[in-house]
Amino acid sequence: MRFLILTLSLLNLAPVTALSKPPNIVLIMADDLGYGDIGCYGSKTNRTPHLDKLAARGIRFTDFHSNGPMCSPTRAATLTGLYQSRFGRSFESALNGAEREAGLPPAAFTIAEALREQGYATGMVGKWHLGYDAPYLPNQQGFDEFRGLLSGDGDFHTRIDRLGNEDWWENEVLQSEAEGYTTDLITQHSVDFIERHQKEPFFLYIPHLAIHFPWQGPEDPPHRTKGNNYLKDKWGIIADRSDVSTHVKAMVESLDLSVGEIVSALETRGLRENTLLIFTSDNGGYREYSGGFKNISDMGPYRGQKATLYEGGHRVPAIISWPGKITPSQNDDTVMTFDLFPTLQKLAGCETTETDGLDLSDLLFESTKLPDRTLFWRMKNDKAARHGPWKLVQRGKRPVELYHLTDDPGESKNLAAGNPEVVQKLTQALSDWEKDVDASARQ
Ligand SMILES: [Ca+2]
Repeated sequence: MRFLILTLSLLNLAPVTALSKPPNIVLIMADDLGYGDIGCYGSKTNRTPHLDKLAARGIRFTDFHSNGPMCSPTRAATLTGLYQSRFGRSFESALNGAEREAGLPPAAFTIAEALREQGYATGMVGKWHLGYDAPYLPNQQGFDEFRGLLSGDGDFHTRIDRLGNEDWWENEVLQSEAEGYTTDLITQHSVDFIERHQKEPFFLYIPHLAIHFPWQGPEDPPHRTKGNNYLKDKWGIIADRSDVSTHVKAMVESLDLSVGEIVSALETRGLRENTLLIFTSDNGGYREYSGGFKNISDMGPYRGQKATLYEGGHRVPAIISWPGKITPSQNDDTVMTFDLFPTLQKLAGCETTETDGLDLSDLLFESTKLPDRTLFWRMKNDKAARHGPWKLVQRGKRPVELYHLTDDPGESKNLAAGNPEVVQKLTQALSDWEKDVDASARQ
């Protein structure tokens, strides 16, 4: 009798497993979007109805962190599930376009490679910033299809990079004749990818260029032309440097529209119920920039900005949505971008590999709290470690800083002097972590 019940219960479960298809995965990563730049994270100026709706129908994370406070570091960690420092110190800030012989090592195992092995069609539309030439290109890191830019930024109308080169590609072929506003082109190619791959499981990575400079909305004029160097004139045409927010607002709202069109492309093809959609940013935004540029991005209550290790540099918006599978909620667990790698491996049924991140699937589907852990950031001479509410910041040779983020989210009261044990523990953890990642980098 017991055997019969067991058999029946197995039979009862079987159809669910047999019917469940591996989900499509769409990962949209905005560029330099600050914590407070969109409506559902508190923006009063930028109208983002599509992102707000996505957040209302998914999990809105309030303590989600990019692995780095700049572009290349977070991209390396997102794609590999590893601390970017394991690939060397050059991955702790932006990969410089003048160094053509650098990039994410071909031996790195990316999420695109993992999902492709699992039978997924893999596409990338947008900004790479992990290498400029073979063998460091997206097609060599697991993406069947690539459309977009390789460098850190490009004019949103002419797609000329900072060094005056054309930078818009279909796989490894330059697309000089592409026309339109970059955010819209990324939308069109993303929708096209969805259309062509709707009958198979797909992974679509959409690293948008918005809202990185040049700060150009769709109605702003083109700025860069081929053959000129823009290292000292990277920002676009800004009439009033004291208020860049009007340009940024147009960029954010175009980005929001793009998200809306991608969601709609999934819905109209009946794919939305089997698609996990992630939206996040690669790092915080700029409040201000040298040259007198002010009022650019909004980091909400958080201190600092892009390229700093205060919260404004790496606490970012993050929404994960899968209608019918993930209960809409707000989540305050401390999550880092590299957690996506093991999470996606699990959802796609891949054999898991060793990563630095945590599989979030129990958090997503069962609302289970994540286990305790310590997280680390490093950029040049600045370092930070986070455990629970405590955050230690070490800026070069300056006195160590310790903040209690629950009581003081703005990192305004340095509590190091009164908490020597916490400082000692986090300093030791940071030092152990550095030894570990630096040893990987040397290999
Ligand atoms: Ca960025």
